Amino acid sequence: MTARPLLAALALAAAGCDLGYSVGTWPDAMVDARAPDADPAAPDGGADAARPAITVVMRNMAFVPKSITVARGTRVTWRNEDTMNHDVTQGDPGMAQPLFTSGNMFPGDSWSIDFDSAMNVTYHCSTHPNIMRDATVTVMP
Ligand SMILES: [Cu+2]
Repeated sequence: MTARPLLAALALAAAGCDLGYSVGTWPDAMVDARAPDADPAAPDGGADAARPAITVVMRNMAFVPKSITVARGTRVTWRNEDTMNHDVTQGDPGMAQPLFTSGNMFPGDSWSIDFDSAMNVTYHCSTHPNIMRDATVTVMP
């Protein structure tokens, strides 16, 4: 799977909070969302019955649904059901240092983030930035 190197990158990002760019107003607890999964052995989320969960699929060059609103603590899983590779990358296309990125997701791959803090997140696919962009996750307070 592609998520393992990313976990290390996220840990580094979380250790140094000044990422040197502006993404608008982020809640103080954004750092919580940088850990995509508590269990690195299960980058696709694994089983966690206690956690609410929702899946966004990548299909026909689109995130479906494009915008979701979830309760705090929700595990959001992206699953690539398309015939080509995609990724899940925070922010607007071209951002130098996104807070998170799934890395390349092949057809059939899944990748998850546990959203434990209230926030608004915009994300896109860095491979298809002109088509798959402006998707959002809103985590309710
Ligand atoms: Cu894509």
